[in-house]
Amino acid sequence: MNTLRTLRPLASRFQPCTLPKTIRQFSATSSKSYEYILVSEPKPGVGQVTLNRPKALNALCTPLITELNQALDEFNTSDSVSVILLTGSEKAFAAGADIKEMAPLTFSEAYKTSFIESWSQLTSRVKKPIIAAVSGHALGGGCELAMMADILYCTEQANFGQPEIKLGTVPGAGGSQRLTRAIGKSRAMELILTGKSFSGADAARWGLAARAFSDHAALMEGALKTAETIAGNSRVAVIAAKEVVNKSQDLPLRDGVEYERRVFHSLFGSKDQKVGMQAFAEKKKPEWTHE
Ligand code: DAK
Repeated sequence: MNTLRTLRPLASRFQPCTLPKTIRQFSATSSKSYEYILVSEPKPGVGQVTLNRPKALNALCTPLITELNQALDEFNTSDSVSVILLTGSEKAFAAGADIKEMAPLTFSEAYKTSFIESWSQLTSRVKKPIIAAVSGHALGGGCELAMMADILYCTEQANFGQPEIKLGTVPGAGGSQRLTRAIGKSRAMELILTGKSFSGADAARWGLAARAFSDHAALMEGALKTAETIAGNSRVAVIAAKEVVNKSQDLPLRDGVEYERRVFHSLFGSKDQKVGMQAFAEKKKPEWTHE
């Protein structure tokens, strides 16, 4: 039965996403297969997850989030991957959580089943850096997912926003917190209270995105280039760098600086610190062992 399902024609794969399915789509370079995402390793050291639910503009239904969690876990523990690239299509990074899935939910159902609580696992347990490459819509949960990444790249035309107010609710996956920290209270308040969108060019100007590119092709090229650069560094140092930068979001400055110093000291225990500093002294290229 599973074999027959796997052989369904491509067009019939993209069904409404209301129930978890066992049907999986194989990607060319992944050992695993998924229905709502594509997984590949486009460059050495780079793992890519592409949200792939085109008919619903990559709306983030529960099975998609489950698959995304699995793929991120797999890359996080993979020996061949140093950095993760998370993207969608040219038209949509993600148009938010699945409104049709959420519409009939009651408080008690959502509360008792911890509805989409697994969103909070998405990035918090991934030690390797995640680059979000955003083109098209990144609304609601889509904007929140992009903001969970460590580096956010987008196209100038990308359509960001937290429109939940227009659905009679508020951001639920960190939007009110991350957007406010990134662009300031007044701008965030205006956007969240009106539900108005903002462009990728705005996102870059306000510091939410590290860079905005002229089009989708330039975005993907730029994101891959940065991913390759990161993957060329010591994986131990890369993970430590992500950890210390992220601490700046949670700790007061003095505690954050102390935390950074502890991690800095601990890296004298890594082989790669010896490799890196010796290579500098010998004017050679470091050959990382990732130990
Ligand atoms: N959910 C379900 N389906 C969606 C969708 C969504 N968010 N966005 C789009 N679609 C579906 C449309 O229903 C349509 O399906 P069919 O009618 O063809 O079956 C298809 O995608 C194409 O959409 P449109 O026909 O609307 O396309 P347009 O180009 O005209 O418009 C649009 C594109 C992105 C402007 C529009 O689709 C739109 O406004 N979409 C909704 C955007 C939105 O409001 N997003 C926020 C959703 S609330 C939490 C975690 C997360 C969240 C909450 C809690 N916890 C961890 C507790 C997140 C909440 C949200 O994201």
